[in-house]
Amino acid sequence: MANVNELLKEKLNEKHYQRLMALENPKLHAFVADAIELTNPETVYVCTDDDADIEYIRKQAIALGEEKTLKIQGHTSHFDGYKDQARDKAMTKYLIPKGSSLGESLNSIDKTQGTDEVRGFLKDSMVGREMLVCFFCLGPTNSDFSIECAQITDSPLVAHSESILYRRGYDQFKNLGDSENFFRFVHTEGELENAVSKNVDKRRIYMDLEENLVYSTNTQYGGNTLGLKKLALRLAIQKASAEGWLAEHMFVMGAHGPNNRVTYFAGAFPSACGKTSTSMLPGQTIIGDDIAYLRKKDGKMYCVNVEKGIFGIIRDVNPKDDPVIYEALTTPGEVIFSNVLIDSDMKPHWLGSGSELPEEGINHSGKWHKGKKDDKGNEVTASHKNARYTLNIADLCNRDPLIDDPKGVELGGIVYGGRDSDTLVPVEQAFDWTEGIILKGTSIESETTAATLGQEGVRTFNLMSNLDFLSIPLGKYIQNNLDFAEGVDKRPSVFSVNYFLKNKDGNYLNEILDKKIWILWAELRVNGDVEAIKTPTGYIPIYDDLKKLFKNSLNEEYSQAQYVEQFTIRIPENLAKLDRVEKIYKEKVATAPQILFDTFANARKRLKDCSDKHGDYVSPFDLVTK
Ligand code: SPV
Ligand code: MN
Repeated sequence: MANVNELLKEKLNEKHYQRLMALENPKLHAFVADAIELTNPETVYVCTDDDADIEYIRKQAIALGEEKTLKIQGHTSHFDGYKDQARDKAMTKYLIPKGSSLGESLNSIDKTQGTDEVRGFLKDSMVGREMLVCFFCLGPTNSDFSIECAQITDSPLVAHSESILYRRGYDQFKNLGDSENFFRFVHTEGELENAVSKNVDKRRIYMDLEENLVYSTNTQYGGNTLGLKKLALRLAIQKASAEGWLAEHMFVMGAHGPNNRVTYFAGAFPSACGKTSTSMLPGQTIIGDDIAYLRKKDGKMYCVNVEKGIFGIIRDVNPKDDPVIYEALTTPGEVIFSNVLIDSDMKPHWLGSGSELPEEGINHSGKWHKGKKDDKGNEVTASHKNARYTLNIADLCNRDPLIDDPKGVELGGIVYGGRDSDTLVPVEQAFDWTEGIILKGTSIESETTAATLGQEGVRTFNLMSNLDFLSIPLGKYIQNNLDFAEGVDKRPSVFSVNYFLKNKDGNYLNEILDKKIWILWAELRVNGDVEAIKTPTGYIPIYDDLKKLFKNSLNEEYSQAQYVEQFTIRIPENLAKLDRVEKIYKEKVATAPQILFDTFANARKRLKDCSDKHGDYVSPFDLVTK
């Protein structure tokens, strides 16, 4: 590369050059200079933490046609390309130097080959365009959790979305001095056609773990482009592993118990399985809905939301089930809608909104009418199933007061969920931390959804719901989770929840808002307020406690028959699940710790003993209260 300073001086005007130089960080300067030399932009805009810069980005997103203004003030709409609607797992790869390996099943490519390929796509990609150089912070600012990030992109949509989703980071970089310890992201949407990325066959998301650097090309969908979201999660998992903390695909929420008690929970669910709606449960308070960092201090576990906004699935957001989000989506305030249907009145519509859909409009497929088919003969739905909204949590009335606390919140419980139609009961508490991590966390299986490209509804192994984002060997990640409780005086209780259990006729056994009862029961358990029934796989609620919760929290009668159907222990299904998951660890995860197999063996024995006594399907009334 030509001299860094000369290059920056040549490409940046005086104002933006001074802004960059005010951050006295040679690695940052070299990063920006390299990206300029590679992508060859017309101009470079360096964003500070000033509102005026964020306003500039918002305006650019409209001016360049990436966003359109909607009828309600502050609302805009964006479309990703028809084939660019979800995370591309296949084209998301780690750049691995020759001779090294990340272990089983992590998608990787030779570093030299992959770097050449992706830099080839970046070459001259910003000719005639403006490069945006943005600074954000993962986690609260001025905190042990903070990680500074530099994002380079030619997409004002990406910068705008990140300004909603992440805390501002320019001043953080000032404090960082010349440290090399920050994350870097370069993104280009590539050539555009009708304001969407044209060459999705050249979509690549390549990550250099040695350099904490991610390249993303020829894509606009948030999960592939927003550096600080899932790309940073991958970098953070590696950093956390080296430093002794955890980076998780988890919401964080305050569950409100009796006498104004607030107990904080973190919860990991695969994408599109109820994670956001759990963090937004009526009457509770939200810290975050997607990514959490967990650290230990003074014998306690603390966690923070890495983000400050929500990039949530809009499908089924309706006034009954998600009143708080629905309100935010229908009143003035800053919201980006992506891949919804826009009518001629510039009003957004989506599947499951509770209102009737118009017969026509504009959506991710272009001009849309009811019954429209794509070139493969598939029906084009009015809004994409993975259509999303982006908004600030600060704009929600249920935000938790500790959301930006640099200390984080003390963790009372952890919840693991998944889309499971036939095995797990709606809620269950693990016997202890180790059983929780192994039987609840590492054993998650979930039916695939529209959040990733590929077929939906396939039961898939997804340990801790973090499998898509792991950047260290699976066994190491599991061991890190097991070890994390060491030195913690009051270990969080670990729960599994299942919102998707069905009966033999294929009907769901629960209503959408029943999840509130499971979380409130977990809150009572963490605080020792209720007893429970011991099953082979963990502790489940006593009928009378749930009956009370249903009455008091949802004003619903909860019958014994419902309880028995939902909480019957399905022994053959549980054994089959153990077999499936164990097979994966045996065959594919060379690094799996022995304790995992021992814990599976114990659970299997308990299940078999129980079926010898009570048969294959065991009513909770046949089991004893602890
Ligand atoms: C998820 O898919 O888990 C999301 C959205 O939270 S994405 O940004 O695509 O990762
Ligand atoms: Mn997610």
